[in-house]
Amino acid sequence: MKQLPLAALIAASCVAPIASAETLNVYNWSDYIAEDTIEKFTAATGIEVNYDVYDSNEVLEAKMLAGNSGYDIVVPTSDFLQRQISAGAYQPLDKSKLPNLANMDAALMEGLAGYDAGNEHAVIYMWGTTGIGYNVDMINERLGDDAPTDSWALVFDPDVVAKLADCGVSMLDAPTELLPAAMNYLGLDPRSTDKKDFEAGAELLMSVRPHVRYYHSSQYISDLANGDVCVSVGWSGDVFQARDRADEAENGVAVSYVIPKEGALQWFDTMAIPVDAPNPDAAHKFIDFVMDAQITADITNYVWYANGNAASMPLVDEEITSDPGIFPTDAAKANLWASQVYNARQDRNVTRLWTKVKTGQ
Ligand code: SPD
Repeated sequence: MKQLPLAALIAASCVAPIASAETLNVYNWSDYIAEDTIEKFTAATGIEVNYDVYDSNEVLEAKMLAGNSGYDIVVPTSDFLQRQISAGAYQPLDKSKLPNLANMDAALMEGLAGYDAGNEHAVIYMWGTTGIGYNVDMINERLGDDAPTDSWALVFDPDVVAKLADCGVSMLDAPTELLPAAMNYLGLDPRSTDKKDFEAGAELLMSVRPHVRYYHSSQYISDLANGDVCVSVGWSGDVFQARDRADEAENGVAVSYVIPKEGALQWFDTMAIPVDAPNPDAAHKFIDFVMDAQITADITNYVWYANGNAASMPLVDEEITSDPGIFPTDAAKANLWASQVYNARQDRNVTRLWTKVKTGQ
């Protein structure tokens, strides 16, 4: 092969595309981003992304508290965020690198400030509610017109749930959400941190346990879509994704989501940068990129979750903005509660009771 002169080699190396050595490590919830978001970020910035997923705040928290996770971006829910900020797990955001903060909804960010004073460490990614997804026909076949599809009774009344056991009942593996929902159904304050209230909630969950097929926080999306379970305590957008998958498969499965009349948890998931993130500069670029109105709208239009980006709203499909399961009505909003932040002792109580619920002992 003919050798190029040295000067030509140097000139060629100056114009040839140089493979980017820069990488960003993202750890996000499963089923929580548009198909092309990462590709577009890399095209816009040249930064390659390693993208991992989880489906539990507890799993994320264990990594954040242990440190050295290697992640640059993580997506904790607001109550977990607060506790992890107190533990020093996140670095303050450099807002001079986040011009798209101007796109965020001021009222929602003010709500998040209740967990992160001054919005120093995090911005809203998506928000939603924890309610019930169900298979319309399977429930109707088993419970008829009296099916309490607008109520937590559908999953917390043992007589009702017993009739659904054969078609499959699932619950999130999320103790800090299931116990308060059960407490609320019993007429107790879902934000209570009283041990007795936790125990009452756990007792109710134990009473329906024999009829629950599994506790898992992501499997229910495909199971609802395929008709492999008929009721799931689940997160709003995930149930809508199940509905969407069933519609696309044209498999005759009709999935519906309800915010029960007794009320439900409203939560915010946030983007934050671990204190020991290897590439905080790229992390800021990613957060700012996601806060672009079109990028956020694309994510909402794909994952069916509400977002905290006011500028994106005109770009979100009307089918989504007009759905009361995604953007609750004022009446439903009045019954929503915000996540409670548990201290270490309360957290231990909840974890111990949840283990009992899951194992039955
Ligand atoms: N598939 C994405 C699910 C996101 C759920 N976030 C957790 C909310 C916890 N309250």
